[in-house]
Amino acid sequence: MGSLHVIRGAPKAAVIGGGFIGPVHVEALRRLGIEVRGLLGSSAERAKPLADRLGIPRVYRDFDDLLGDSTVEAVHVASPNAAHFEQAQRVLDSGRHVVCEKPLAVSPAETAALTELAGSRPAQASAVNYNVRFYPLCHEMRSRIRRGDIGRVLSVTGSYTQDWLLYPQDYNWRVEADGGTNLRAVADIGTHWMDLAQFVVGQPIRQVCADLATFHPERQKPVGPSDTFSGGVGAKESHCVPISTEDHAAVLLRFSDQARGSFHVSQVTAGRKNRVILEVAGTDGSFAWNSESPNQLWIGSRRGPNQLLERDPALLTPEAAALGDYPGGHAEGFPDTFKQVFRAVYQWIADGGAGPRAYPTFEDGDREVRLCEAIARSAREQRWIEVIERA
Ligand code: SOE
Repeated sequence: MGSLHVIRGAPKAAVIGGGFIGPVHVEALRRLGIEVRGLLGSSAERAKPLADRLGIPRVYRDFDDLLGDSTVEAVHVASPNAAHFEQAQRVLDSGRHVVCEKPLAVSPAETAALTELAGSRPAQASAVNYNVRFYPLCHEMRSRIRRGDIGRVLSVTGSYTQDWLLYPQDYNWRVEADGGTNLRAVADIGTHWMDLAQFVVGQPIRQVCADLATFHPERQKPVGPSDTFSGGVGAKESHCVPISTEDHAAVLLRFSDQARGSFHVSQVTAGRKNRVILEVAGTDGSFAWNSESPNQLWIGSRRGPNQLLERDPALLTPEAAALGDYPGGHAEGFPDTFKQVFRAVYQWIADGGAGPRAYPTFEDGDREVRLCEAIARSAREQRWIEVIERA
């Protein structure tokens, strides 16, 4: 089992983003004993009540004001996707560590530039928050596959489904074309699924064939902000706007060593609130995991009874056991994954930034956006597309 501990000597942090995920970052940082020095929101007026609620001492006027705070050594970028590139770039240029929400940026050109910049600053942490990997049983699947428990991987399938954008009155900045790949469900939650799948099976996706659907070609945009998961139903005043980003995507996959796969993503599946499903089938066994019951792992076999592994550190491989801070039967979930990602980042920093990066890096974030570009092209051209690899 992991050990509940703070990260001694950790840098002080600031968070950009006052929507749904920014406060989740603040909470996770504090569980690690990391001081959050300030918050930057869409405006100081909107950020102030949130900062007061979270007990954050400072609200920044703007991004320059944040970068002017010499007490801040690490910045968490949890702003809308279109702002990630400039913010992550300037944070790295300022000599600070950066943890960026996914997707890393809105186009492969941006993620390539960020990855190159991060590579030129090896002493600075540069992480992308693909937190789903950090459910302990996701690491367990990876460890057992690497150990050969299910033989050669044959297929990797699953889905990521939500319902918070089901109605045309539901609105959020995510539904607007971002000027990059212009994908929404795929960039927002599909990249979580693809990052998890590649992490678990240990091989990259090489080719994709995709079908996208925009079921609501118009949505009611409320006057004023509408936060994630808030829905737009009941908004006082709104106006109709055209929408081109996808509500749903179905994608066929070919992995690097002949494994096949498929997944779908939807933000219009009534009753599915935030459900990640992954199933990996091999030549001698299979795994299935569901984020709605994240502490259970289904293990399929032809040679004997199937099993249902209940997360218990005593039954896990060391890599997975290290991600659990509580004994078996004490459920760990979504917020704990943020704590584990940030623990990996800040422990790397505290250890001098020399060792392996046990967290999702900008290279991982760049790969995900290149997958998005291939998916968008495949849907346009209605054919298989090769994922462009970085040299
Ligand atoms: C909205 O789809 C969202 O907040 C994603 O942006 C997050 O990455 C995911 O963890 C929960 O849902």
